[in-house]
This record gives sequence, C-alpha cells and structure tokens, in this order.
Amino acid sequence: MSNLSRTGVSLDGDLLKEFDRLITKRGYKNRSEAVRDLIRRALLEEDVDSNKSVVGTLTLVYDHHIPNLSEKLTDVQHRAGAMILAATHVHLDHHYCLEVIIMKGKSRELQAVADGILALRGVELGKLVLTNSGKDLKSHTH
Ligand code: NI
Repeated sequence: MSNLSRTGVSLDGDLLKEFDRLITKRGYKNRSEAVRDLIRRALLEEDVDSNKSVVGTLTLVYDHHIPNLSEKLTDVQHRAGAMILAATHVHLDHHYCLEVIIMKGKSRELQAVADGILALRGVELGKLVLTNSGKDLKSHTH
C-alpha cells in the first residue's frame, strides 16, 4: 500500500460498540480493515450507478427441460457479444443446470443482459453481482 494516510473518526460510544460487534461477526481483524471495506463498497456503488465499466458475474439456475431455454440462453449471450468474457456450466441434477456468466461492460448494459436472462421462463434463480477491477480501489496490501 502506498501513500498510507491516517484519519480519526468521532463516534458515539454505542455506535462504536455495535460496529465492533458487527466486525467481529464478519471476521475482520481490526477496525481499519472494516472501515476500508465500507469505503470501498460505497465507492463501488457509486461506480455501479454510473456509466463506468465494471465486471459482473451472473449466477443462474435453470431447468434445461424447458423447451428452447438452452437455445435462448445461448442467443442472449451471442447478442451480448464481447460483453461476455466466460461462462461455466454445471449439470446439478437430472433437471437443473447452474451457470455462471462473467461479463464486462457498462453497469446498465450488464444489468440489461442479466434482466433479459433472468426473465426467461425456466430460469429459477439468478443474481448479478457487479464489481470492478480494483484498479482505482486497491484492496490488497501485497
Ligand atoms: Ni446442464
């Protein structure tokens, strides 16, 4: 980590107690790391709301016996073109498939692709997680 700056924060005692309880529960070793993560998350949300390029993983579970669903899923991904970086498919059981699709692009475009996929009949569960490369928000100390 370069350019390490220190800052102090005034907090109500009860609020600090609640915060300590939360960070212990989440497994943070110290307050600094927890505060850094909260700041990163807030900054990322800002990015995600903007027109900046982000990466996203869409996880979905679907029933591959639904007619044409596999073809539709493939079509959507071909139409998304270069936004789709990779996709992994796991056959969960006789009916269900799990797919994780890794995408890169503007957040609203990724959201649109995800919405299109999640709206297909037979897609039972799905969640899009957006993040960024971490370039602007260095999270590693090594
Ligand atoms: Ni499958």
